[in-house]
Formats: sequence, C-alpha cells, structure tokens
Amino acid sequence: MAGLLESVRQPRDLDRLSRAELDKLAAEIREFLIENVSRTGGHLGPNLGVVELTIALHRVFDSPRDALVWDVGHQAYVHKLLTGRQDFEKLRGAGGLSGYPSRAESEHDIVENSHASTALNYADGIAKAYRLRGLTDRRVVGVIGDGALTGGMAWEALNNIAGGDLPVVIVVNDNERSYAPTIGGLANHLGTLRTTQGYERFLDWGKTTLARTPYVGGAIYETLHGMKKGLKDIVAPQGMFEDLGLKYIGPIDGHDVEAVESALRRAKAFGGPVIVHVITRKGEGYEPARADVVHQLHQVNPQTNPETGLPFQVKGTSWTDVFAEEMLKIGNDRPDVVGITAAMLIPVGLHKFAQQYPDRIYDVGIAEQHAATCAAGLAFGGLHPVVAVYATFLNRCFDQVLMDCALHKSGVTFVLDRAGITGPDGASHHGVWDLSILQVVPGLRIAVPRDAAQVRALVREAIEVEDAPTVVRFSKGSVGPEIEALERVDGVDVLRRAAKPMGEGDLLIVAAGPLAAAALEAAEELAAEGVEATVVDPRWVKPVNPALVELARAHRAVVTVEDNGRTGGVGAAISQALQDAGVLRPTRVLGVPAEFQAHDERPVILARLGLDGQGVAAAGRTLLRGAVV
Ligand SMILES: Cc1ncc(C[n+]2csc(CCOP(=O)(O)OP(=O)(O)O)c2C)c(N)n1
Repeated sequence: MAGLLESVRQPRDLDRLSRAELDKLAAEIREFLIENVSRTGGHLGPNLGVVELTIALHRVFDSPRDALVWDVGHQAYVHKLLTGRQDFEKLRGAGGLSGYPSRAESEHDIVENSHASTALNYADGIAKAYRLRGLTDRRVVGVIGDGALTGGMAWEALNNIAGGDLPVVIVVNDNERSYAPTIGGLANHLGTLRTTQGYERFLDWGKTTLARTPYVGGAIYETLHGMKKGLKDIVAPQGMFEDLGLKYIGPIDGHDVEAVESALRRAKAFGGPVIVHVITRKGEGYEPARADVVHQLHQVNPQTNPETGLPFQVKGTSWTDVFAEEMLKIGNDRPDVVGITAAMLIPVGLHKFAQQYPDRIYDVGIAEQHAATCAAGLAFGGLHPVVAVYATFLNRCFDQVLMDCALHKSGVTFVLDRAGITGPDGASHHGVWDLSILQVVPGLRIAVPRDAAQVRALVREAIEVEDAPTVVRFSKGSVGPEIEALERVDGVDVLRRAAKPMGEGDLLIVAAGPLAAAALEAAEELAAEGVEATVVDPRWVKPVNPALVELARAHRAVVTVEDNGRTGGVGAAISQALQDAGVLRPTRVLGVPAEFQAHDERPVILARLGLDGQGVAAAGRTLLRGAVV
C-alpha cells in the first residue's frame, strides 16, 4: 500500500495527518501487523487492539520528552512502528527487534521488564524525578491493561500516585481480557464503569450545551452532575478511582482516535493524577482474532496462517500438554488437589483440570504473590494446592514461598512451566533463576524431570509431600523422546555407566532434567576419544542426594549441567556437598552465566552457552586435562 505508514518516521510526523489519513494509517498498521506477526510469531491480538490508542498517545504527548511507559510491553509494536522501527523482518529473532520495548532500540522505550503490573510504579518514580529536577512541563503516561491492573504492584502505585499531585496520566486499556477474560472484583467494577457510558454522554451534553452561559450553565451542570452521581450510585458501586483521589475520565471508545485524543488532551491539561479509561477490543480488525473467544490471539506462533490465525504446522506434544493430562488424572485420584493459576489457565496447562473440576480451580489474576500465600491458606485448610506459573514469574513471589509456605511447612506444589532458556521472549522470560533463588528456602524440595514420563512421575511424587513446599520445573516447547534409566541408585537415575569398573570412571556428568540428552551426547563424543563418562539424573535436585557424593567419589572429575543460572544453582549445591563430604574432585558447573540473554532460538542460545552435547564434552575434556575452561 502506498505508504502512509512509511512516511511516519517519528511521532511528530503524525501531527500533519488529517482524520481520514489517521484512519488510513490505522488500517495500514493492522495490515502490517497481521502480515508480519503471523510470520514471526508474537503478540498479535493486544497490538491490534491499541492501534488508535497508540496513535492518539503519540499525537497528544511528546515522546520522549513526555515519558510513555507500557505495562508488560507486549502491546508496544504499534509504538515501535511510530517511533522509527518498521523493520519487523526478524521480530523476536536473533538480531531483530525485541518483542517488548527495548532501551537499546530506542530513546522512546523506557521500561522493558515485561513482568506485569509495574508501569504505574515506574511512572510514579519518573514523575517524582521530573518534579524534583524542575522539569515541570513534562508529563508521564502509564498505559496499563485491565489484566495488569489485577496485580498488587499496580495498587501500591495507585495508592502513591493518588496521595500526591504529580501529573501522571494513567491510561487503563480495558479490553476485558488479561490473557483470557479478566476475573475478580476489579474486572467487575470496570465492567460497571463501561455500562455507565450513557451517563457520561449525558454529562458531556450538559457541559457543552449549558456552559455557554457560565453561571446558569455551571449551576445546571452541577445539578446534572449530582443527578448523574445519584443515578450511578443507584445502579453501580461508583467512584473507586475517584474515592482514591484520582480524577476519572471515561469510558472512552478506544477505536475512535478523535475521542481518545480529546480525552488524553483533557488529562494532559489537568496537570494532576488522572485516569483515562479506554475501552478497546483485542484483535480489533482481524476476524480470526475476534473469533478466538478466549484469548483473541493474544499470542501467535511463528508461521501462522494469516487467513485463519492457525499455525501452518501442528507442534509436537509439549511439556505443558503432559502436565495437563496428568493433572486431569490426579484430579480424579486426589479430591484434595486444587489448581491455582495467575491469569494463565491454558498456557500453564490447568485448563483440562479446570474443565473437569470447575470448583477446584482458582484464577487469581496476575497475582503470583497472592497465589503463593493463598495456596498456603488452602493447605492450612486441608487441601493440596498446585500453583502453576511460568518459572520467570515465580521470582515475583519469592518471599511468599519462603515465609508464607516454607516457614509454615505447607504442602504446596509449585509447577514451573517455561523453565530454563525460553527463546523469542528474551531476557525477561528466560526461567533461569528459580533453581538458584529456591536453593536457599529451607525444607523446600525441587524436582526437574528430563522427559514426559518423569513429568508424570515427579508431579505425583511432589503432591505426596505434605510437610514442605515442592517444586517441579520443566521447559518450554516440545518434550523430547523418553530417556530410560539403566537403574535407579538411591533415587538417582543412572542413564549411562562408564565402561570401567566402579571406582575407575573418568567423568561423572550430573544432568538436571532435559539437559540429560546433551549430557548423553557428550558422553558418546568423549567415549570415542577414550574418555569414560557416567551420566546421572538426580530427578530431585534439592536437597542434594547423598548418592551423588558417592558417585562422584567413584570418578576423577565431575561436570554438572543445568538449564539455570550457574550462580547458586544445582551445580553449586552439588559442589558444596562434595566439599562438605571431603570429596575433592575437579568440578565444573555448566549453566547460564549471570548475564541477561537476548531473544533468540532456545537451541541456539543453549549451544552458545556450551549447554549442548559439544559444549558439555568440551568442558569434560578440559577438566580432565586439568586446565581451566
Ligand atoms: C508477573 C506476570 N505474570 C504473568 C504475565 C503473563 N502475561 C503477559 S500479558 C498478560 C495479560 C495482560 O493483560 P492486560 O494487562 O489486560 O493486557 P492485554 O493483553 O489485554 O492488552 C499476562 C498474564 C506477565 N507478563 N507478568
């Protein structure tokens, strides 16, 4: 299409566009997003829903002088397009644009963390800094979804923002969806506000028509306003935001650029904290997204058919699928087991359980902290909760796991999906911290399954533990072939034995979970060079199994492999156990260095970090030579 979009190289280029041109631009952006994101994969639905909102934001505010903070940041593709980034060829791929805002990409991007419910906290801080530095002509805008607004941090921010007079504009992008439909009292309240649109129009009519004769108009306006409030109070619990001390503008039709612009201009002129409630539709303008009633194509895989919104190729069985099936069976066997999800029922595989046992599932919103402590409460009440979250989001509730669960010896099972290197979502979404931060939690036990059979077995074992929290973590994507153990020695699975008498093995490779496959490859490579390696999978990696110490005693050197940070993880704990036992073998801990890993394919990142067969073999070879890798 003869590019209006191409002519927008920076936000000020929007200023010259007419209303008709803005509509054309919005259509071009949608076409661009559908074409490109279907190919690369990414957050399609959320971005299609904020096209007009983003255009309006960039017309009213002067980024980067005014600060625009996107909550989560998955809906910032349109913002990228309007701030000089229109090469989506390698979106979320190596060397391509990030799928979230990125400070390295643009001065228009301020926040890139992508863990939800933080935009308003950042906005509060930025506004405070501008005030103290005398930059009083600048505005700060936080754009937060109704889903992200279910997170506790958002409410901590609202409390702080409402307590002051800083010019923070809070845009609530209300599409009634988090990942799936938003739940809870807040969602209900937003729903109520949406239905009061008629009253807003009534008030607006009063204002414009009667304000021409200021005194009379003003008086009648007040009367109208009083009537409106009265009517609202009858039909709805009104004024949650206003009662907090925040001016409320809305609800606004988020697909009407002019209406959004006008609301934002009012908010900008107000000069104090103000909420603009914008109603949008996720996936707007794209039939397959609108037809996807639950998720509205929140996220699509690479190589999605743009005609249908469905992937061209069906993926193999995922780790999540295996867990989902097992939970369904567990639900039948154990009536005391309940599931908790933090707004991600299907992505974490609790949907089948939820369908079968609807009264035994709790969606708590984007509220991982609440999930953990509520789970402890459920355990106090005699149930066994299974909290299923992405590994990276467990970081959110560390203290709740430590104090609210472990200190109380609560039988809560945490199932961590997307653990380890994930890939295209980049630095914030790799789940490479859990095995380190959880090491310090007294009593907590962690299992890392290597294949589908072990997922099933270890989840079962975990829910048997009633006097401590347990954790089972597995990867993103398709589960590999099953890896049978030769034998189980005191709970440790021996996957390969060094072809030498016990006590004369060269190398012991301890592989946590799915990296067992790389460890076995490495052992074969080394065997061809005459180096004999034993490969074991401890299954339960915390506490360290004493059998590992005995196995290490029978070898000359030890390599540990984990899909987690090297610092303080499984390998570090094993090294410490060896030292404590006086088994002083040269030991190499392989894992992810303490650096944020950019977006790329999982196998590529693992290979780069030496976590593939070749990398493990190289580490073993070097260790046995007595050199430092
Ligand atoms: C702490 C945390 N938990 C879970 C997620 C996963 N997640 C990403 S987007 C999303 C839904 C966000 O909903 P909303 O804020 O309403 O934005 P929308 O997609 O509807 O535009 C969730 C749950 C996350 N990013 N951060």
